[in-house]
Amino acid sequence: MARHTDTIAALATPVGTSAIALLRISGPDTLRIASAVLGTTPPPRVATHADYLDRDGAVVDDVVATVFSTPNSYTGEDCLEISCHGNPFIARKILADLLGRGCRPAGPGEFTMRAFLNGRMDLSQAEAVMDLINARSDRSLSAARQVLRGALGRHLEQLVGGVLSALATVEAYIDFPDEDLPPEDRGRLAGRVRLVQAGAERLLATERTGTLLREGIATVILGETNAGKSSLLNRIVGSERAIVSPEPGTTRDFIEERVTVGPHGLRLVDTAGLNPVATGVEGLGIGKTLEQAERADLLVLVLDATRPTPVIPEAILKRITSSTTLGVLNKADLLRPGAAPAAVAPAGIPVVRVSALTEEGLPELLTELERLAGGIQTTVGEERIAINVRHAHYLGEARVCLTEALAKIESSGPAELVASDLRSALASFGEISGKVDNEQMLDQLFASFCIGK
Ligand SMILES: Nc1nc2c(ncn2[C@@H]2O[C@H](COP(=O)(O)OP(=O)(O)OP(=O)(O)O)[C@@H](O)[C@H]2O)c(=O)[nH]1
Ligand SMILES: [Mg+2]
Repeated sequence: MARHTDTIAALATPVGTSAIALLRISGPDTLRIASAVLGTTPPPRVATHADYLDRDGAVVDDVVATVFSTPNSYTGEDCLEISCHGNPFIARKILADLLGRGCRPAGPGEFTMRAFLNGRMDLSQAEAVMDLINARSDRSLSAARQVLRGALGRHLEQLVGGVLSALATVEAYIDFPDEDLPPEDRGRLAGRVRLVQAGAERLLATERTGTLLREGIATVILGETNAGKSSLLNRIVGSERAIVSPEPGTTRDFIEERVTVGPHGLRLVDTAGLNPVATGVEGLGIGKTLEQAERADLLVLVLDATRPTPVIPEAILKRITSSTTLGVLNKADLLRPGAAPAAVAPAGIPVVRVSALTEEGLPELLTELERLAGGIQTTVGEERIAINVRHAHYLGEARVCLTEALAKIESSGPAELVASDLRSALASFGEISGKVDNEQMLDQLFASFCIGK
């Protein structure tokens, strides 16, 4: 505790006019500064209404201040939160005064970094703070909340516990180099390592879900030129985001928007229409469409219901399945009542009939999208953990070490080498929760946070 000798300060709310702005201070000078600027030392955790006095004794604003004393604060240090009126000019004046009193401007994520260094949370929880702030759907919120509450940390502790008990067995034999591990011990040992491996595998399997939650499910709208793709994007987003015109080949570059559909976050992408005879810029646009389709999690294939079915490029056809593609027969308003659409969607995929003009069929389209989005997200048991790329990297490392250890156990390899593999696995698990000192990694990780967090 109390590794830090300096006191940091930052604005914790976005710059701009609002009802309230919040400034945050953490470090050993906090209480001294609190009594100087408020003219009184507020009791911990009691919101206290006071005038903020600057170094000249002038009132800057009337504020509500709350002290959190060490160790029961976000950072584990003495902390002060000052809520002033949400005028950026006032907030800046208060911050300047705090800096004048010896505070240092906090770097990105520095409050959370202190919380981590002071043992208030492990690294996976610190990352979850960021995920929570950035979450844009119910699913990503609930996953971030689980990890913030320590769910990933608990899983890791179990894995670490498993490796430690295996290590204890192995190390008992290292001291007796002449004795070989008896077969029954080897069997038990292998069983333990396999159990840890299976646990690591289960966590690793959530990486894709993690990416989907953080980045949104890549949902690519594609189809023939003029089919109404951009119109459809605008209807789903609820604003005129993409240019719509009767001219074929209107959309040249792809357009991306984040939307939520039910509990899911989608990254909706409008693309240049597929036109087999396109040249020049339009041709380049279609190249991009194919690239987007390649990377998509979901496809929305838009067909003009009044026109014959277009030829769909082979590269796209092979990505079309009933669980990844929604067929949309657009411009239903132009069909005579009771008339069948001229276009036919590829066999086997769910199809909705809509009009981007009248919005007929739009609720059904959203229901189908929600269903498909639900199908591609998996969760780990009840806990809804979804790991990130960094976690996956170290879990992958641990997996390699465990596989090596297993191979040696099974081939009666020397106990020291098994122990060394197990220790490497421990180190990899440790990187995830931050039990290993890795300053460069920490700096990099917290640099992606916002200031004041
Ligand atoms: N009647 C009718 N017209 C529509 C409908 N959806 C789109 N349109 C019209 O069709 C034309 C093309 O619409 P866009 O949304 O630009 O089509 P697009 O598929 O994005 O076209 P490109 O970007 O050129 O590939 C525009 O004139 C739209 O107003 C619909 O449901 N009904
Ligand atoms: Mg378009």
